[in-house]
Amino acid sequence: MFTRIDHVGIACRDLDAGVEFYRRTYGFEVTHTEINEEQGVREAMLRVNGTDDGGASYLQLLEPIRADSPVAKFLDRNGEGVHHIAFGTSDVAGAAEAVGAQGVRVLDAEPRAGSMDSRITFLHPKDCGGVLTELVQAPDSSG
Ligand code: V0V
Ligand code: CO
Repeated sequence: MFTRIDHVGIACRDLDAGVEFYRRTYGFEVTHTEINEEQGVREAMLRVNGTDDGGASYLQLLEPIRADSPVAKFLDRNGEGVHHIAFGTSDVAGAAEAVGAQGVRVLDAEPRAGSMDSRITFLHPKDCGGVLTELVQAPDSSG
């Protein structure tokens, strides 16, 4: 059902400083940036490696654009750090249904718009051992 770690989402107060840290320290480069109004974030995707399933693995650096957004709330409470993990799948709706059938709360009735034209849905962290978990279907992913 899941074929890769699509990304690890990291909450940053200052996206440019976060990008610079990952570039300088590890040599990761930004492959994509965008603003997702619905999710209330400005984000940078740093590609770590390609996978053989049509997707890839990234670090996703996230800076809030609104005080009432999930990432802003997270920063207020916890400071900077790992915000969520995301698993890649070729069928996000089917995967969400299967996971939901296990009693895990699926936070989005329908998949929403994610980074780089992906479709995404979130699972409640309280049902996932304290880990906010995202499911991602890449736009033309076969896996
Ligand atoms: C909140 N909690 C977390 C958490 N955020 N636990 C682990 N990791 C996190 N990131 C805990 C929090 O400490 C509370 O625990 C409890 O959940 C309720 O949190 P809250 O903030 O008071 O309550 P809510 O219900 O307002 O918000 C929590 C949820 C919300 C998870 C429902 O943040 C959400 O809907 N997140 C999904 C959307 C999202 O995060 N978007 C940003 C990334 P205690 O105190 O009760 O024990 S956008 C993205 O990744 C994109 C665009 C992409 O990948 O393409
Ligand atoms: Co994400």
